[in-house]
Amino acid sequence: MPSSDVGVGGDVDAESTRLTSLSPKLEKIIIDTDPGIDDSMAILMAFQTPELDVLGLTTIFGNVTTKNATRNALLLCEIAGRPSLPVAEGSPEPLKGGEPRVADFVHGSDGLGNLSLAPPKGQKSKSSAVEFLIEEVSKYPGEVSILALGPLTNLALAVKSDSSFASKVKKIVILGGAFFALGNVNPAAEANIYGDPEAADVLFTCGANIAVVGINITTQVKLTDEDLTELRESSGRHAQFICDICKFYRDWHVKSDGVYGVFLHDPVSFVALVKPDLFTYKKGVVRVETQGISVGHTLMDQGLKNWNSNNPWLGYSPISVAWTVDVDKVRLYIKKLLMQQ
Ligand SMILES: [Ca+2]
Repeated sequence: MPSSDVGVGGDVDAESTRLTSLSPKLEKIIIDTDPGIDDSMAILMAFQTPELDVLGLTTIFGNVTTKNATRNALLLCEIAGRPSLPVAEGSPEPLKGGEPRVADFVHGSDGLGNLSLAPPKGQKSKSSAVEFLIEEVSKYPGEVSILALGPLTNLALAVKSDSSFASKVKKIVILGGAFFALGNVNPAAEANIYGDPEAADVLFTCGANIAVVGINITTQVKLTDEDLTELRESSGRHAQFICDICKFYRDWHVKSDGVYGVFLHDPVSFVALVKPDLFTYKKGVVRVETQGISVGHTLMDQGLKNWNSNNPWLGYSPISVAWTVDVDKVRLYIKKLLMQQ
């Protein structure tokens, strides 16, 4: 797969200085997000990474409604000391229309663990998420990477609105899907893809440089109760806030999965953007089921067979699907960033 300027493999401890010396030019990223507790962790990790130039956040429904995702994104920028960062609001509904599915039972009705946080002081951008994505990617062709942490509606709309978007974007790292594994909404589907399967199918077949990280990868990386206690007792800049919002999320994991801790879906996907060498990938065409009982199912043609007849996977560009993860290194990297002062 094409390598990223951001990623440098090897020793996690030495990595900050090496990144700076190897990449004096900051890596431009936009985070498309539905914060969301694990989204919040990934966003705060991005702000704690000096090699990144976060151009802005674009919002989408998923863990919360799009309106609440915008409010939470503004709040996170203020908490991180980045109050003037653009937050561009995305689509309130999936491509096919109708009420979006909102997972408030996982993240709390406010999306941030029901902490009754004061509303943000800042305002959302005048541009919509789609306008912002197209403007920034056109301004810096070949330089902007996108971390997509929610349903893919905004990105699909950008692809549909601007035929050059897919070729101008540097890389899109997507948290979504379950590859040859069970989903987390139902046996067939993972939540981000299930939230807008039509959009996901548009994106996976658009020809952009895409790496997708499914829950078959992200559920291998957890913070246990012991890790959360260690984080709580650390002097990390955002450690207390993260532990506060994680409480609701952790209790849901106990009820839903029997896991005494939290999965790190969005933070793991962030690591796949900045340190792709901690993962291995397979390339193949991925399509998404948009109807029937398996709606939202992601299915990859691994290219193991020459098909005798035409099928819906043929004729599209392959994308990179995360195949294995160095669990210990990714977990350590996440903990280190979350505990950073
Ligand atoms: Ca998310």
